[in-house]
Amino acid sequence: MSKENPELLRIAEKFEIMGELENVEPHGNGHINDTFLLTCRLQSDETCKYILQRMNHEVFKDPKGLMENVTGVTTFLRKKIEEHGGDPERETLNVVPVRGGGSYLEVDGGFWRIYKFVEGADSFDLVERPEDFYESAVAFGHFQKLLADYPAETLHETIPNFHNTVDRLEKFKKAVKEDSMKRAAQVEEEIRFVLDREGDCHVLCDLLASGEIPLRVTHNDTKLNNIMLDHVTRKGICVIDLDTVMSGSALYDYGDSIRFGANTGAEDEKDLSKISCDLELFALYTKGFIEGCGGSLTEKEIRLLPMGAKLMTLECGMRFLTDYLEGDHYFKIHRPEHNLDRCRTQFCMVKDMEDKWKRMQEITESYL
Ligand code: ADP
Ligand code: GN1
Ligand code: MG
Repeated sequence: MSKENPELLRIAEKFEIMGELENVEPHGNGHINDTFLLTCRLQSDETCKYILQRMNHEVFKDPKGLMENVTGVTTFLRKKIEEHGGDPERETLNVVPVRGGGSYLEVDGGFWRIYKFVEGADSFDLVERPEDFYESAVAFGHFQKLLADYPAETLHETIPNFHNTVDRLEKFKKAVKEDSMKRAAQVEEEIRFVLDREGDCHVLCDLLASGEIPLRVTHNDTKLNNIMLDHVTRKGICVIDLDTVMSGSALYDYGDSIRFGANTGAEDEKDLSKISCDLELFALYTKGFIEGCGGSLTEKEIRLLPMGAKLMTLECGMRFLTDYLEGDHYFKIHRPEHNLDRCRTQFCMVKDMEDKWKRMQEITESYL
């Protein structure tokens, strides 16, 4: 029993978990929530695992609405998975209720939930095998297809304007202007990088506003470590981290995956010579995502896939830079200048995509 964490144990015991709590330890590499792995010992002497999370209340202002989204979406997915003869215990997140009812618990201003642990699967922080990236694409595309008839109007906007790149740009400019940490002078080059691409920031917002591309129910945070790959089949068995499931564009989901997974280096790599957009991975993900979406992407969306990749990368770099300028209170950091390192990899990736633009277009347009 992990004695150093009595508070966590007290919280976990309030949920309908099975067996005797044996261990609790930090888990995963998410940037937002506090995530712990719980291990319980059953009477049969087998173990049963759970994921305990403190939702980040600074980021998610409305935990109740957030959990309504999560329970709504997972209940909907469970039904579809059952209809198709799948295993809903592994193919969607499963919320473990609080004893006496409810999907989350408030303790001293902290908001907690428990999910069943997805057994026999792993999430990855880097692409280890190209086939894995392809399978993640099929699964993220399929996830979007499964949610195509989800009642979008019932979803709470858990983070307003999450992928509104124009709004992100305005927030970035404000951070530069206020320069509360006196860091702007040190990052003039990075600031210039964003301002030189101001026009790009409007592209997807304008197309959504004019109805030229459709609003869909999207995941909005499709990095590789938000999907569990089965140990045996290596297929994308379960899409996790459903906190940002909201109305959005298919290009957000496609683009965010490319941003993270097609990068030849880590998101926080300091050696920028290791950063580039791997066109083979780009092509594999494109193929998998289009297949996973099962013919639901429009011609316009397919033509815009490279733009989705570039804009999600630019936007994420801008968010890291904004957080750096504001004093690192949004993303978890593990070293000084962590957000600045992350920002630099994103901008390096954007630059490389710009250099490879024609090839990226040829790859995506081969699906028209
Ligand atoms: P964050 O929002 O901080 O990214 P996540 O919900 O993505 O939090 O969880 C962080 C990590 O914990 C994931 O990348 C994954 O490795 C692991 N994880 C989360 N939920 C589960 C689950 N139900 N089963 C197994 N692992 C999980
Ligand atoms: C965060 O929660 P996590 O670590 O899966 C962030 C994403 C960023 C990503 C960058 C709610 O994702 O938007 O793209 O970090 N999630 C939220 O790695 O802001
Ligand atoms: Mg995550």
